[in-house]
Amino acid sequence: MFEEGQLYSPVTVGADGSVEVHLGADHPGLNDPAYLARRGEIAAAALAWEPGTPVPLIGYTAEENEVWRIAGAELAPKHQRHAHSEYLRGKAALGLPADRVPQLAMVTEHLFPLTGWSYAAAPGLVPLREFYGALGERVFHSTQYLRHPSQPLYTPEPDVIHEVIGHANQLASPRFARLTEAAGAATRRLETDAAVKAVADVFWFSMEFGVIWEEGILKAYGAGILSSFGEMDAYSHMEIRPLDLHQMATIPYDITTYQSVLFAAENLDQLEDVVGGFFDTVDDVSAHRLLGEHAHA
Ligand code: TIH
Ligand code: FE2
Repeated sequence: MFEEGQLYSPVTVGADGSVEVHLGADHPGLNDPAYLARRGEIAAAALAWEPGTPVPLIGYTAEENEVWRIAGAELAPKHQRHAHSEYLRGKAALGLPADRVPQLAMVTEHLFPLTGWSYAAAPGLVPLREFYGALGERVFHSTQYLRHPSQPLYTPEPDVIHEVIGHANQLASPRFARLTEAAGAATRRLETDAAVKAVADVFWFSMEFGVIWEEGILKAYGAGILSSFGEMDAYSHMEIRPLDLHQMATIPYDITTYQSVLFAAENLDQLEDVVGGFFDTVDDVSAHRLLGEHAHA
């Protein structure tokens, strides 16, 4: 959803209607025919889905439910220790099941009454403008497949564990939900692709990989950290910089490994002022000025 064609495995539809998911050379599921077939099945359900109708129900297997259960059980104590209290409040309010993968319809049922958000089905990559534009309408495009069971602790490719344990719990907080919606509304105003990319990159270093000081301890609120129990252990050892919109919009990052540079807000109010203020006011001119600005010492 951020770097076209990179973050998600491409999905193609053959002349006979067969749906294929093309996993990268280093994907742990590459040589697992059953996993590949399953990815095709789940992608096909999303492709066949018509927005406005109920999102597809997936009949999750015992093995898939087990991947969900293990990830959730490993993450829970790490969240208690290292997640920001606002995320923990959202997670408690959302109250999703621990023992089986929730259907996206269930995520919406729990989330909508809290903050007005709904989950829509995505086969994989959704074009940047479509993904972010929908955030402005409080719609989150979510994948439904699970990461490969051999590597549950981290996946470079967002899956339903990331979308739900990371984002839905975050979106259950009215404050994080508002920031996310503001990023969506911003992209609807922007004309140039570079300006949209600037918003996506600031989003990456905030709602995806943001950290925040809370009572002198560095806590995580970014969905990409909170869905990866490997990264939950690693994030506090990374290079931590204060919020800086120019840097967040311009520094290069590798989406396939733990993030080595993170931007920390002093507190939630500062996050809302700086990042929320940017999303609320950015236009093409100011986005280009931000991109061109010289880094200040
Ligand atoms: N690395 C995350 C995880 O393992 O849950 C998933 C991703 C989030 C953002 C990009 S990839
Ligand atoms: Fe994400």
